[in-house]
Amino acid sequence: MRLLAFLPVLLIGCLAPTNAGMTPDDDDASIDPAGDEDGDGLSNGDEGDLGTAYDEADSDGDGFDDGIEVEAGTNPNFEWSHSFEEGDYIVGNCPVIPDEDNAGPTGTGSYGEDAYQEGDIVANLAIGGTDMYGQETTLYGFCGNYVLITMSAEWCPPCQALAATLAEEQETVRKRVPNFTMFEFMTQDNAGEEPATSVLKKWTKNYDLAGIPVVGPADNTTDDVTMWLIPDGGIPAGTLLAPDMTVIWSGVDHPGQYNPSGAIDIKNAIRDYEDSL
Ligand SMILES: [Ca+2]
Ligand SMILES: [Ca+2]
Ligand SMILES: [Ca+2]
Repeated sequence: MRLLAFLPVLLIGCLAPTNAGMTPDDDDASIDPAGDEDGDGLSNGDEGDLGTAYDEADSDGDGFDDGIEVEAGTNPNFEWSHSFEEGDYIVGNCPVIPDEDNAGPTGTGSYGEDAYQEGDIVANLAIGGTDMYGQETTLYGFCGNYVLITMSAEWCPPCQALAATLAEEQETVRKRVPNFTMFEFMTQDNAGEEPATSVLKKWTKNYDLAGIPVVGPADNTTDDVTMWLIPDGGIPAGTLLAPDMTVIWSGVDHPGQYNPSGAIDIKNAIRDYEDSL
């Protein structure tokens, strides 16, 4: 009983200063740069340099501690950048965070605000959706990479033909552009509904896509999804993105050609983009 009576006093005594989310101040002598206040494996001083919180183990709240993210090469200050339990993906470290305030179709092209066109910054895609392993997997998880998004559907024969080429094309492009990934987005199953994980798994197995995120949306009717499609064209529709999530190549800007038609086209588009920087 005597111990219990002391407990409230002890708890009050344990309350830390209310600096949640702060980085250590250079002139704050009470914080030891060599210490690790939050036990995430990074010293307080290193956290100051990285811009992470010295008193929160998981600064961006994505479920991965700061030290784990630094080791994995993901961005500890961007919630969508993190490792995946399954899938041998090249995840992005997102050194340049996508400019979300200016994301969306700019409306300057012939399709106005109905579709993404070259130069647009894309919004994140597939929030709430999952990949073939059932993991929440969004487009922004791959920022920092060049990404070719292919919009497919289970019922679409040209999409099946394209899917059969993706693994080999990805490998070929990576020989020159190591930070390149495909992102196969399945808008519909055979019934026109959002594909179940079992459908994504089957698609992965049929076309040998284990190293490529095959992702289905939480809702395939929202603008977030439809603005990737070519309004009077169709699927498969391909969009090539720069590491900061700017559109480099869009089927909308290449009438009659919905995708870069192979690894050579993808490499050329990336080379032209790099030359233009
Ligand atoms: Ca720390
Ligand atoms: Ca931390
Ligand atoms: Ca984190």
